[in-house]
Amino acid sequence: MSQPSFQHLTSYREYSPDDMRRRAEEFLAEVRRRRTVREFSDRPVSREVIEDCLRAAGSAPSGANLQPWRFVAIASPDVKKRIRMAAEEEEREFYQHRAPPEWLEALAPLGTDEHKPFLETAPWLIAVFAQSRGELADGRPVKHYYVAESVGIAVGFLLLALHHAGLATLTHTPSPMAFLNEILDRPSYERPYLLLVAGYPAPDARVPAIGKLPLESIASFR
Ligand code: IYR
Repeated sequence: MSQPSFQHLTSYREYSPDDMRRRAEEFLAEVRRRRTVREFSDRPVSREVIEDCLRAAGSAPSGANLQPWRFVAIASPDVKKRIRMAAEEEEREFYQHRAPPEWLEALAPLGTDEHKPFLETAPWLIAVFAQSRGELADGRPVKHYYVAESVGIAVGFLLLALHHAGLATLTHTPSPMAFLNEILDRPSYERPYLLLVAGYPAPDARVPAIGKLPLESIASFR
C-alpha cells in the first residue's frame, strides 16, 4: 500500500470579507448568464480553448482521486455526422414511442424534438464517459468509487470553463447512448455519461423563456 505524501497548501487565496462578498456576487452574475443553447453557429473554435477547458474539468475532485472520466473532443465533420445520425435514430424512437406522456409534457416548455442539427453545426462535441474502473500505473485494474458523482462534478467544471471562455453549451443526453462507445472506440467499462455541445450561438439564437427556482425554494438554513 502506498504511503501518503503531503505538501504545503500554496494555491489557496484568502480575500477580505468585502472582496469575498463582491466576488460571490460577480460569480453569480456570470454563471446566471449561462443558458443552454440549441442553435449553434458553425464558426470554428480553437482546439487550445477546448484543451484548457478539459484541463479545468480534469482538475475536479473525484472519489479517491481516481479521476473516473474520459473526454472525447470531436471536431471531425465525419464523426459528428455519424453521431448525429445515431442520436437522431434514438431520439425518433424516444419522441415517437418510448417517452411516457408525462415526460413529453415535462419537455414541452423546451420545444425539443428528434431533430439534432446542432450535432453537426457546432464546432465541438465533447463526449463524456464515466469509467467504472481504471488501470494503475503497472497495468493492474483498479475499481473506481463515486463515479457518477465525480463525473457530474467534472462536467460542472467543464460547463463553467466553456462558459467562462465565451462559449455556448448544451448538455445533450440522447438515450440510450451506447452508439458513442462504438463510434468513438471506447471500451464497455466506459459508460457514455453525456454529450456536450460547444460553440458560438447562432446569431439569431433563441432560448426557452424559462427560469430558475429562487433560493428559498432550493435551500434552507438551520
Ligand atoms: N434526449 C431528448 C429528450 C430530452 C430529455 C431531457 I430530461 C431534457 O432536459 C431535454 C431533452 C432530447 O435531447 O431531445
